[in-house]
Amino acid sequence: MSKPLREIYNQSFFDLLQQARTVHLQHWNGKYIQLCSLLSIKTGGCSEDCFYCAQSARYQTVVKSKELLDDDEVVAAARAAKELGASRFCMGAAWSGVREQTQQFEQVLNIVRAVAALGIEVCVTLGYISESAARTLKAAGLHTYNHNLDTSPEFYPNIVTTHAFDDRLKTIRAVQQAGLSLCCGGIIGMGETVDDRLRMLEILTSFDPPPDSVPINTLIPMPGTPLENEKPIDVFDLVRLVATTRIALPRSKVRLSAGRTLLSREAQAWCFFAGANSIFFGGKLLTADNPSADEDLQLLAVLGLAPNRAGSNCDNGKRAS
Ligand code: SAM
Ligand code: DTB
Ligand code: SF4
Repeated sequence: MSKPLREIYNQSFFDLLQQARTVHLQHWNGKYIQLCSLLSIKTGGCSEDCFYCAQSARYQTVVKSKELLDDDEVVAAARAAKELGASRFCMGAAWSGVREQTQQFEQVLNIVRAVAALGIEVCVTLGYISESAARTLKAAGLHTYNHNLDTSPEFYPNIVTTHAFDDRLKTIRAVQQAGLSLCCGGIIGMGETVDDRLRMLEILTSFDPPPDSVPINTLIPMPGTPLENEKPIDVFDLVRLVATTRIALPRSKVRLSAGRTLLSREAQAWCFFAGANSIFFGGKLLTADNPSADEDLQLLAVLGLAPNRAGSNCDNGKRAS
């Protein structure tokens, strides 16, 4: 891990926040927060063993497996999310990956076409895909593909054994080669060190172009998974990582992602000040709870923040693309 990121991260807390806020306001309008709604379109029964995930078939969790939803059900959820103020709709599937010329892929294409027709940014996270599949998704109207690094390459074997960090990089390359926008981040609180977090961030900064958005998830310890007993992270570590991400990736949206139900409103306000400008919005993530839409809209209002409009980039002209 390079020294500058560690130096940025280890400044005194307020110096770090001040630097992050300055960078943030150079690139973004500080008023806007992107609201992304999530829907699990295929739940549970996954062949992979990601130690944090309640959807792996290997663990006994409360998650009930559900087949791929049909387009009508998904469109209804996307329409409702848009009406509540979401500008991006992200659909997750508990698959290790998906291949072209399968019935499942064709069904996902139908879903993407139908949701894109609503005039909302469409994102999917389906596990590994080829460049050709990514191109086909883009042609169907997909805006963004989410595929997380999740942690450093060194720590990765401690949280997943059924695929490798390099497999993640392959999919990320395919997504970028296909010209899709990339959403890529990770999870903190799985037992990794601060250096692991910064190493992940260093790899994110090496992508060309940089990721459109960087989700920072804090582990939700799901009962029945190998990480069910992990201790909660120190909130200042989260704020420091958000601030360092903002400085290292000034043009990426930094999304305060899973785990906000465990954060106070004040902690979330610190994260927004440190440069987070996107959240998952709506009472449910994929299988876990998220703050309700009402709670979040109230929090934004109290802080004088506002949702960005569908199709805009929360930049108010400050951001080129
Ligand atoms: N199966 C696909 C994959 O793994 O790429 C897509 C769905 S997967 C559930 C998407 C992301 O959700 C993971 O990469 C991880 O960052 C996040 N995630 C899953 N379970 C989580 C948990 N318990 N706490 C925090 N983040 C979690
Ligand atoms: C991301 O980085 N976080 C989201 C989204 N991308 C797909 C998923 C969070 C999942 C939290 C656990 C759950 O709901 O099961
Ligand atoms: Fe499967 Fe994705 Fe969960 Fe891993 S994170 S077990 S690949 S759904």
